[in-house]
Amino acid sequence: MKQLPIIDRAISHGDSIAVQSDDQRLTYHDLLTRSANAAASFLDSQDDLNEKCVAFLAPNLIDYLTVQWGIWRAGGIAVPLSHFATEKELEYTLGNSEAAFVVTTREYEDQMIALCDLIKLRIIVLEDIQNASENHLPEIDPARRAMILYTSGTTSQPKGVVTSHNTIQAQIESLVEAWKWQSDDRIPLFLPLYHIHAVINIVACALWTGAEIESFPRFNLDSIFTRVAARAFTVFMAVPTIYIKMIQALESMPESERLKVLDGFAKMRLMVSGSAALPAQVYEHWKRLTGQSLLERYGMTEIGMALSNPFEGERRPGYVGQPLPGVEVRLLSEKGEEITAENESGEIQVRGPNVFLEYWNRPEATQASFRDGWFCTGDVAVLEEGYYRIMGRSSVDIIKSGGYKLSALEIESTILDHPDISECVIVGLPDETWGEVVAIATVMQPGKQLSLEELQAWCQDCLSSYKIPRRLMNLEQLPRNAMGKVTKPAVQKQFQE
Ligand code: MCA
Ligand code: AMP
Repeated sequence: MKQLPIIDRAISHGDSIAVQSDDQRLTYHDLLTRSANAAASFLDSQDDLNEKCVAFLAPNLIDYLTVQWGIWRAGGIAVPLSHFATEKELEYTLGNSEAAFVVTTREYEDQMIALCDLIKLRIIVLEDIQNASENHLPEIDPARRAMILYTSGTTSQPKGVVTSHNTIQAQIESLVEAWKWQSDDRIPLFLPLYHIHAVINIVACALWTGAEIESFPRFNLDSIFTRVAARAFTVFMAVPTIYIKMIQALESMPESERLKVLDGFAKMRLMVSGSAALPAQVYEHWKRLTGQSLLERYGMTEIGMALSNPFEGERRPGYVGQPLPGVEVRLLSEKGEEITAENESGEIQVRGPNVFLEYWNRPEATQASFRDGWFCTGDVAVLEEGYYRIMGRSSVDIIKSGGYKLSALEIESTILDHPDISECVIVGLPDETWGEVVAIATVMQPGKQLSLEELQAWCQDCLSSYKIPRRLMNLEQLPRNAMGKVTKPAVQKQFQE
């Protein structure tokens, strides 16, 4: 039977270790057996899930892969959920994706049962799946839909970005070629498994190549440094905030320990930064400490990775390099003309097999995000001496904090549910560690007052922690424009004074 390419490749990787997680080691062969069993259970008595969405909450990588590959092998669309999400956020994702059922692990069973009972969704607990004696799995056309990752943007609710098996393969092959992934690579995983950075760049690329992933329950400096000092890794990928946190930690460590960790970093063959701008001084600082030139690249949930500094050749601080293999990039001026000269800024537009299929159930939004077959990223860049430099985003409503993309509109609409707040404006403020932090300016209902701490406590139930405002001010004193609105740049300016 013809298998999905990632499955075929896993068969050839056989008894190599795919994942190490705590004391557990999973070979490619184990992963194939487990995911086939999971697929058989998901199918129940059907022949094929026929692109039904299956949402799953399984943050441990071994469980995650068992479920993700199980869904793929049963013909479903995998919709990973965030274990940082609030009940309200999970309910939105389950409803929006029209999940046919939910898969989770014993650890999250109670939480998910409570939620799934409420919205009448069937739930499968991974540990309850029996070993099947025979698995008749369907043949899957790789042009079919494979995954939905939710992304925040210029709408008040996150949109589901749909990719096919072919899209995912194009995204993987481009990176494997550009960054020279090898089967003897070992990479740590500590980023969340519901964003493309972890899902494609780390996990999918490693498994495609037959490499090994060492999975950590979360980003924890001590445990990661211990393994780096033991020279456990050849490749490392993280967001700028993590490099900044690592610099701070390394500089306050006892000398003998620090030297071992620095040596572990120095020995790696590749260290990558992305998901947000890497400040040039952080690049320089990291190079001084470890001798490593961080490879900065640029990507987006809708397109995978598009631009990258080279594996071999000049890695220029403050720049994101050139188009990756198979990816076409152009800059479009505000007048809608393609920019052919250097030093002129324009919107980054991307075309190629790496580009997503559609926003789930949002045909107008999908259509609006393309122009003549090119995906419009909303990021503004300039080409300087052959390398692209990102200048910012065209929308003030998108905030990048700790590598997470946040929608100011989503946070505003959630916070407006607070009974004491009559108006609010959310903005991102520059921050040395987080890139940007979320800040809020409010108008309160007459006679009401709210401290930042009280607001944060209220937000715990409805917003993931990285969306919660870190600074607060009163909006009432700011001047309004002819429309009666305070503009976001004015709010940002006021915060910074
Ligand atoms: C947490 N804190 C914050 C934020 N997050 N403060 C300000 N802004 C934030 N965003 C506070 C907490 O409240 C807490 O405060 C303290 O910081 C530590 O929180 P904790 O959760 O423990 O932080 P952490 O575990 O150190 O997390 C930092 C992190 C995480 C590891 C950088 O944010 C992360 O995993 N980010 C990566 C997300 C990602 O994968 N993005 C890629 C998206 P207190 O101590 O007072 O309680 S994909 C993408 O962007 C595209 C396609 C691409 O190009 O890759
Ligand atoms: P997401 O929607 O989470 O996939 O985030 C994609 C966005 O992250 C892009 O549209 C950019 O704004 C930002 N981004 C990713 N990589 C970089 C980078 N190297 N420099 C600046 N911004 C980046």
